[in-house]
Parts: sequence; C-alpha cells; structure tokens
Amino acid sequence: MLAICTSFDIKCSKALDHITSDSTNEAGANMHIKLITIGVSHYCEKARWALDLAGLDFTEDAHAPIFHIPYVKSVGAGRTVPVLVAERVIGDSTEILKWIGAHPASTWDPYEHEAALEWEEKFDQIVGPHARRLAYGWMLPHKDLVMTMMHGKAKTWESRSLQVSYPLAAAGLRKSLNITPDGVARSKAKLDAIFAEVAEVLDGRDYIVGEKLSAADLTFAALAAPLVLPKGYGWTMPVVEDLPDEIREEVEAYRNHPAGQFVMKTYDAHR
Ligand SMILES: N[C@@H](CCC(=O)N[C@@H](CS)C(=O)NCC(=O)O)C(=O)O
Repeated sequence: MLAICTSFDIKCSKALDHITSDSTNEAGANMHIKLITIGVSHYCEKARWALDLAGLDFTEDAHAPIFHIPYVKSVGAGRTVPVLVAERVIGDSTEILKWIGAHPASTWDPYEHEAALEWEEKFDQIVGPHARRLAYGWMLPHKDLVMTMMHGKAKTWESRSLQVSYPLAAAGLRKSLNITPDGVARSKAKLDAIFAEVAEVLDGRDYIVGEKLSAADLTFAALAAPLVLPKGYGWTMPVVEDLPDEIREEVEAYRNHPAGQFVMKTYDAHR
C-alpha cells in the first residue's frame, strides 16, 4: 500500500499508522479512507466534496489521466475514478455517496429526500459526460490551460510526462471522448436542455429537492463545474479572467444561466 502513495498522499503514512492500530473497528467507522482520483475529474470532485461535507477524514491519491489505471487496478477496481478504498473498494461516485450516507461518523445524509438519487443518476448520465466533452473541446487547443489543470496542486512526473507527450495525449482524449464538431454540438444541446430543466425545477429555490443540500444539488454542481468554473472547486482550474475570449464568453453564458448561478451559489454556500 505504501508503494502507491504519491506526493498528494500527504496524510498517508500517518493514516497507515492509524490502520495498524484501529482497523478492527466493526463498522469500519475508524478505518482510514483513501480516494483514488484523477485530480481534475468532476466525478472525483463529486466524491471529494461529499467526503469533505460529511466530515470524514480521507487521503486523496491523485493522478494524471491514464496514469491512474495501475492504481485503480491494484485495488481491484475497474478503470474509472473515483475509487474509494476503506473496509471495501467502491469504484463509482454514486455508490461512494451511498457509502458516505451510511457511514456512522458522517455528518451529512445525501439521501434524506427520497427523490435525490433519481436526480443524481440523471445528472451522472447527462451532465457528467456532456460537460466533460464540451469543456475538453474548449480547452484542448490551449495546452497551457489543460496543463494548469493536469499539474494541479503540484507538478508530478505523471503531469510532466503528459506535458511532453501533449499532442499525442490530446489526440487520444479527443478520440476517446468523441470530441468532434458534431459531438460537441450534441453535448451542448443536451446541456442546454438539462440546465433549463434544473432552472425550472429550482424556480428560484436553493435546493433541487427538499429544504437541504442533497446528493442531487452536489452532483449537479460538481458535474457542471467544468462549464461554470466556480471558486472553491477542489482542484486547480483555469481562472475565468485569463481564458481566451471565446471560452470566457461560453463560461460567462453558463454562469449567467439560472442553473449556472445555482452552481455558483451551491459552491459558495457548501464547498
Ligand atoms: N459512473 C462513474 C463515471 C466516472 C468517470 O467517468 N470517470 C472518468 C473521469 S471523469 C474516468 O475515470 N476516466 C478514465 C478512464 O476511463 O480511463 C462514476 O460516477 O464514478
């Protein structure tokens, strides 16, 4: 386990001491929690934010894309992140939120309102992939912007490798996310529709369902974040004022949309 600690595993060795002394706890309540991520990923932001909100102490093991694969494989997960490692391994953000909700030490219940899960799943399916495709479509021609996000909190050998192989990495990402003019236009149409739906459901209220922050609100805010670039995102993102005009205008349009304002307000109030 030590072998897979990176520079982001700031609390790793301390936490491993903790496992040795306290790993027998029945419910795993005191077991060390590790979150394996691609730092910039918005699905990872969803899990990271939920853990923060629930007051659960965890270590983030953050990687650059592709480089995450051996780490998730080494714990028996699939290929995608986030992956939570505690008394069991969980490789899906919604399953991670369910685990958080059931954790005895959690201070946040994402599913107090029964409709929260249905919204969360809808956002996972629509906002997650389409916001990712649109945002990478904007950013990929601008190596410096992408590298700001890939380096994150510190340059690592992984992010440096990505930097030197950028044309190849960018082409691979374009292919795997189907970033074509048609693909991007389809994503934009889907996002416009779901932003309109969220604005209508909110109708000026603070939460999508009920009177408290639920999995629905956090999921929409985290997954729409690459379009809105809210302050408080749990990873390094480009500064809106520094964006090339054509991207800044797109981000500002999302920021001015009532659903984009909801993202900003949710980050301000809860992140
Ligand atoms: N349904 C998954 C989706 C996660 C997902 O798509 N993660 C992306 C990062 S945004 C990923 O790991 N991509 C890397 C890969 O496919 O190799 C969840 O909610 O956790």
